[in-house]
Amino acid sequence: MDLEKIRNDFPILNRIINGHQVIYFDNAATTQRPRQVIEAVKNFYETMNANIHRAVHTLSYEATVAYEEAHKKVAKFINARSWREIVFTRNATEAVNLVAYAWGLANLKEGDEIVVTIMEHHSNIVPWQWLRKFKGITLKFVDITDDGYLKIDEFEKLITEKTKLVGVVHASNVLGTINPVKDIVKIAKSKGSYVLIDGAQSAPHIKIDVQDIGCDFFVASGHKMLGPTGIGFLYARREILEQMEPFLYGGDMISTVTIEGATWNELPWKFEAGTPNVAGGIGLGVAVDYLQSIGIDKVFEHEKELLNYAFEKMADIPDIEIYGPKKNRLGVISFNIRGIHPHDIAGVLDQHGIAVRSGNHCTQPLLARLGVDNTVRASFYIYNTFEEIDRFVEALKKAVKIFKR
Ligand code: C6P
Repeated sequence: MDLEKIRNDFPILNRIINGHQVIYFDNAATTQRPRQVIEAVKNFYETMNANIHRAVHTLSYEATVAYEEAHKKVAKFINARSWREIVFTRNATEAVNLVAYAWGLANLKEGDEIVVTIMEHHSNIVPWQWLRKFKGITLKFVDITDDGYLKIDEFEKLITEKTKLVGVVHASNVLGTINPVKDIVKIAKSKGSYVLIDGAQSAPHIKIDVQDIGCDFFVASGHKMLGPTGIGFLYARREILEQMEPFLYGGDMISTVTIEGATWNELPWKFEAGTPNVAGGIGLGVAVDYLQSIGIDKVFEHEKELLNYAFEKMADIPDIEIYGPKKNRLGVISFNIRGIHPHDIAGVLDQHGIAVRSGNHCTQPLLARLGVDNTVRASFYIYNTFEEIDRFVEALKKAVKIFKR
């Protein structure tokens, strides 16, 4: 990887914050965008802006082709069988809600069970809690080991013939753990359950092959993989999407409408009601191009090197506790320094131009399981450097001095 070349693609990395060149370690929340993505969005509005699927004029035709092309790029990126299996949503959260509303409401009944894990982001818990309230289903949670891995044997115990859906985060936004989703799918399938994989943190960092994983649903957010905000996607097997009722109702998702009723458009438009985020979709396609031009394996390798370097450097910070496993993980480090509040640490880091997230990371059940309310989280991406980690560790040591004097 040509790190200097990559960094030059990200204009925001030149920002000066509190007198320092910014160090952006909040990539699990959202990544930065390369010039190519920013240009693609700008270019859409400057040269091609029109509504899609609605007119015969040239601009509308070009916008339609570019938007459909973006679906094809995403399909290829995660190795879906067809681009018609890719539904663009606002984000991963909306994609999970799409499944809860359009599939869950129609297919679940009292007594059915959904199995998720204690490692989930709220987006893969709260929609199922909502279904529990309306459909009388049971929601079960798989626990983690003390070192931050899922307890795989619990899937064997908790998934039964009553289980209709297993929802698993592919990679944890707090612990960094990369879960063995292929094995989990096998267990779920042996009991006849569907499986939803939350790929919000995995798609930006590791090779995704939905056919190899064998899942029924896979969700992700564009803004965590160099794309614009307001665009994400749901992958679902074509047979399931064909059987499912729509999610939202109105323009573009229909084929015919009479005063008696309506029939539905072909996939994926059946699930993309109203004027979509055309510019965002096109931007996401360019983000995927960008990641593929680097090579997703190289992205992951780089992060692994940064992670190992950071672990080494952080080891001599007094009273530090780092959460999550040592192996099989992303470049995400959640930690606490005993006696200092995470927001205080994040505040000192900000004084040094370093952006990290502090708080509960939208994973309150997981943090309760870890026995903490908040953590500091540093998360790396393709443009981060070893020198940045040195500066980060220096600033952490200063925080310790300030608060532990
Ligand atoms: N996690 C974080 O700082 P949205 O907000 O819909 O784009 O992504 C939701 C989501 C779903 N699953 C996982 C594993 C996630 O990490 C996230 C988003 C961000 O960790 C914002 S809370």
